[in-house]
Formats: sequence, C-alpha cells, structure tokens
Amino acid sequence: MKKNLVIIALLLCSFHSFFAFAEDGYDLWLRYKTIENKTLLNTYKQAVSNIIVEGNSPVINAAKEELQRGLEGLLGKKISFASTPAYTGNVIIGTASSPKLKGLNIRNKLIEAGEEGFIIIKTTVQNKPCIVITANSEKGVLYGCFSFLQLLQTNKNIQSLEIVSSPLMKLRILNHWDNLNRTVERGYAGFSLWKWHLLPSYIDPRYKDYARANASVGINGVVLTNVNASATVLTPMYLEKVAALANVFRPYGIKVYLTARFSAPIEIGGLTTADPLDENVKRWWKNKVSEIYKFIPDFGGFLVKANSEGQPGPQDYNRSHADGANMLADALAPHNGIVMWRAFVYSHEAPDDRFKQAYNEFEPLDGKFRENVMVQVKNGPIDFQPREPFHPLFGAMPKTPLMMEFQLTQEYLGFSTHLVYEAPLFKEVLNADTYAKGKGSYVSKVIDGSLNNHSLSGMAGVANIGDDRNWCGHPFAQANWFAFGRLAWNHHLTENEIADEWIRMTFSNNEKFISPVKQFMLQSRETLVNYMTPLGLHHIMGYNHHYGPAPWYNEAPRADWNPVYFHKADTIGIGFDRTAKGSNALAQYKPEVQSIFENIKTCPEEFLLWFHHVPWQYRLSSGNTFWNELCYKYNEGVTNVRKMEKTWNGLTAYVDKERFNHVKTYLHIQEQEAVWWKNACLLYFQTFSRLPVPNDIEKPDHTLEYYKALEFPFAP
Ligand code: GCW
Repeated sequence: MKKNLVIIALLLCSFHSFFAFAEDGYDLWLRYKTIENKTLLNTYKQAVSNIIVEGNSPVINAAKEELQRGLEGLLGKKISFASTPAYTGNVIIGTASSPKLKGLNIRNKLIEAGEEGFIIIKTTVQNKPCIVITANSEKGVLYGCFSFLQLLQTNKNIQSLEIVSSPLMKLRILNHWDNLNRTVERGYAGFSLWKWHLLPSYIDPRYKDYARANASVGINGVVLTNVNASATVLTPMYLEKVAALANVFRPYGIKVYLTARFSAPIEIGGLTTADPLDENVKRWWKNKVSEIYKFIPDFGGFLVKANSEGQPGPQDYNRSHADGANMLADALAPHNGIVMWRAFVYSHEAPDDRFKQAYNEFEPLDGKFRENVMVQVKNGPIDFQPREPFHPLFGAMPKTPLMMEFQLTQEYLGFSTHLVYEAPLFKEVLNADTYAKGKGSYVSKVIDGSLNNHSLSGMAGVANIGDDRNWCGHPFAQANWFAFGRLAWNHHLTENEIADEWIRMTFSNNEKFISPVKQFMLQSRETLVNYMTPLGLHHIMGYNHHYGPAPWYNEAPRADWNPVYFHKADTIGIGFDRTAKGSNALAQYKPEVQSIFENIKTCPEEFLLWFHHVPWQYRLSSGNTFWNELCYKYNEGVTNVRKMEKTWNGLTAYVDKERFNHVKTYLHIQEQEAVWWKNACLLYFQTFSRLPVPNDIEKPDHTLEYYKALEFPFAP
C-alpha cells in the first residue's frame, strides 16, 4: 500500500514536471520563466520584493495582477503587497495623482509621457528608495508595468532607471478578418478566437490572455470582424456578444471596433436603399450607432471596405467615398467614434493599371473628409506582396489623416508555414521618403501625424491570430504580432532591437541562441523575396488561394487578377513598365521619387520589375545579365532557407523540444516550397528568355508541365 502511494507520488511529480516544462507557445512572449543568470536574479530579487499599489480599478488591478504574475515567475518567489514602503525592494505603481506619488518632481516627464505613456524611475517615496511606475492615466501605468517586466525578461540592468516612453501613434489596432461562422479570411492559424455562438454567456479564458498580449506591446484597439463584412454583427443579438468581449478587453486599455457593411440599412434595417445622402439612411445609421454605444459605451468606431472586390459602397449610388465615410462619421461623432475608411479599392472595370486605382479615386478627395475619418492605406499599391514600393497615397493626401495597413497574416509570404520576420518589411516602408514636403518626408511621419499636423494617427495590422494553441501557427509568426505592436508604439525601434527583445522573451537570453536566430530572422524576409519574387516581381502566386507559384496563370475573370498581367514576360524581357512610356503610374509619386524609379539605371534593383520592362540581356550592377541574376536570386533564396534550417537544427540545446521540433518541421516544408518556387518560376520564365540556367545552379527535379499541373483544392 505504502509502496503504491510512493509510486503514485513519483508519477504525479514527473507529470507535474512534464507539464511544467512543456512549452507549446501559448504563453507567447509573456512566459515569465525564472531568470537563469543567478547573479542577475539576486540583484533583481533585492531590488524588487514589495509592491505598493496606488488605486483600485479594473485597469490598476490588471496591472497589479500582471506584475505579480510576472515577478513571481521571473524571480521565483512570492511577492508581498505592502501599503507603505519598506527599507528596500519597493516598487510603487499608480497614476501620478495618487496620494503617494503626487509629490514627486516629475512634471516634465509627465508632459512627455502624454495620455498613454509611462514613467519608470528610481526615487525616494516617504524617504524610502523606490522604483516608481507611474503615468498620467491608468492605462499608462499598465503599459509601464509591462515595460518594467520586459526589462527583467530581457535581463536589462535596472540599477538606474530613468525611462519615459509614449506612443508615437494614437491608434494601434489589430484588424481581424474573422467571420461570424469562425472562419478567418486568409487565416492560417485555425479558426477565429471569437466563439460567437457561446458569447456572451461563456467567456473563453483566452480572451483575457489575448488582451494581455496586446496590452504588453501597446495595442489599444481591435476590429473584431472581417472587412468583407456581415451586417449581422450590427444586430442586437450580436452587439451583446461584442459587448461581452469589450468588457474583457477594457481593463487592458483595448477598444473594440467593428466593420460596417455599407448595405446594412437594407439587409438588417428594412430600407430600400443605402444611399449615404438619403435622410432615412442617415437616420438609420445614427440610431444604429446610438444603439451600439448603449451596449459598448467606449466603442471605437467602424472600419469600412467599400466598392472593392464586390463589397457594397457609396459608388453604388453615384456617391463618393467621402460621402460614404462622412455619413458614418456624422453618426459616430457625437460619441467620439471614428471611421477608418479603406483605400484598398478596385472596381469592376479593370483599369489600365491596378497600381493607380486607389490614388485616382482618393487623391481628389483630400480635404473632403470629416475630422473623425481616417483613410487606411495598405503599405503598397497592389496587395501585401513580399516587396512593394510604398503606396503613392502616402505622399498625396496631406489634409487627411492616413492610417497604415500592414498584413501580419502571411497571405503572400508562405502562409504561417514559412519563417518570415516582417519587421524589415515594415521598416522599409516606414523609412521610405515620400518627398511630400521635401526630403525627409518619411512615410512614418505621414502616419504618425507629425508631417501634416494631424492629431489622429495610427497603424493597423491584419491579425495573424487564430485558435491554434500557439495563436499564430508558426512559433516565429508570433514575432510579427509583437513587432507590429512595438513599431506602432515607437517606429524608431530597429528591426534588430525588436527581434532581440522578442527572442529573449520568447525563447532565451543565451547569446549562443540569440545571435544566430536573430541573424536569420533579420535575413528571412529578403530570403523569401528571393525565392518567391526577386528583383521586383509581384503577384505571381496561385490564383485565388495564393498558395505557391503560378506565374503562368491567365484564366482569372479579370486581367489584373492574373500573374501574366503583372510580370508581362515576353521574348524581349520581363516586368511592368510604369514609366511615362508605360502606364505612367510613377506620375503618382513626387518628382524626386519618380526620378529615382523612372530611370532604369537609378531604380533600386529590388524594385526593377515594378517599374521597367527589363531586357533579358540587360546588365545589372553585379555584372550579370538580368536572366542570370534572376536565376542566382532564386537560388540564393533556396540556399538561405537551407542555411536557416541548418542553423536551427544546431540549436536543440537551447529550446524546449516541442517548439524546437515544430520549427524544425516547418523549416523543412519551407525549404521544399522554396525549391518549388525557384524551379517553377525559372522553368516558366525560361520559355521566354530562352537562355540556359547557369551551371552552378541546382537543376529542377521536375518539368514545367509537372508544376503547372499541381492542384491544391483545399489550400486555405
Ligand atoms: O489581400 C486581399 C485578399 C482578400 C482581402 C482583400 C482586402 C479581405 O486576397 O482576401 O479581403 O485583399 O484587403 O480587402
């Protein structure tokens, strides 16, 4: 009997340790594992043993709870909550107006912190040394607590602390393309997180963890529903569910937004028109908006996709995008809500160049939008390709606050199977110079509002989150969620700094792990560009599902859905001439930008085929002909995936086996798919160039016919 008990006890122990060590990625970058470096751990333990919480509200309690969870994990000890400072080890959290903190001499710091920022300093309170985490708002205190935890998670020195941080963008919003039936458009990480059928009664604990993760990187808004919208979400039955989610998110400083289907007045309102100038329609939206605010008093507003890809919109009634946006804006204004009106439009009639359409429709409307309207522009003019030049609208609408739309879900970047760290892509666009007000008119300054003095500013990321246990499908896809939030907060951070933070928090503080992983993360986007769309190729993927290469595809119902429309390969060369001799899309940029791209000699080689039809024999800076360079670029992509795979496979000692194997198997798929892209594209383009592939490049293992015949009926 006794022996059995011992065995059971032993079993329980080993189960416990199994579960304690198993890592499935659920905890994201908020793992709070006990700090391994013993010296550092002791310093931290001495610095932090007592927490004094000023205030008692849902937000302050969320901050307190996180701090406790984080510190107890990181320090491996219980934290005590005192009401007065002890001799050492104090951390005080609270707004600057709270009793213990209002005497501090931090006026200037508070001005710098602004509405949402925070301050972390070492000072004395009631004559005792204290670490103070404070802010003007409770939300700022919450962000400060996450930031303090991050210092410990990333093993930073906290001997002296003098931190003031405030977000550069006002709106830092995830766009979920989640449908009410729980499918996710372009979602590769399972079904939607929102269990609509169980809401509002059942609150999945994940909702809170999702909110924590967002708050930890400063994300302060979520659009719950797909831009290809269903009006049903605006019915009372669903608004009650939305309100339940909003209640979970509120303590984490997150506002809820919805997508508004333009034809909702007809579909759920019983009207015969959705004409934005019709008085009944206006009244319907006013009442609908008031109803929403009864359910959700701090509702953020609407995101709208109109007259694009078959969605209804104001143009159905011969009205402009401004008429549509303003009508909704008027309904939202009394409640302080906003409209985010998307510029990703292309109408039924295929234009001469899809590149130009958004600009053509929106640039003339600059200055015609209400104050609470933002125009949300995708980073590039086509559609989230692995590399695009920045969208010309960023340099063309000074009177309108423009919001950036990045895509975290990797629709054109290998789904969530390929390891691609997107921060270099985001930074490339943010750092691009529009020359709108002379040199230095960076896209980042346009969207943070500083270039044209807008108080509304923001960045949206199309979410890559689903109900997969690890949220994003690929363990490394979490880095894109993280990077998005960090950049929306502070776009001056480098891709290197963000990768460093993320690796340390998500995996390990061991330099032997950090350095190689960071290196391949930083290269991963260029690697993907090389094996998919080097030298400015774009939109050559499989039709509809967008999985894999299909540069030959030419059967879509409209020309500008076909890869052949975009690469225009022929026996002379390849690429889309968008110079004055071609579609003249370049005229949409300021002259300085135009002149760089217009001239084939000065056009950066990574953008060549975006703007030029380049002869196969054209010499590039490497000395190679264009054809040979194309071959080498594809090959380099494959080689670099293999290097990445090899590096990862050598890192088993530093990662738990679950996540290690997950990444390992995915990298292997990525390697095979990179080979597939290279072979399929080179074999196809060779039918035009009629030139040999250089000898030092691995030969394709299949024929072009084989690749063309591949079908993917259930590709997500
Ligand atoms: O990227 C394309 C996608 C569509 C998407 C659309 C958009 C939501 O292929 O699935 O629809 O853009 O951004 O509206």
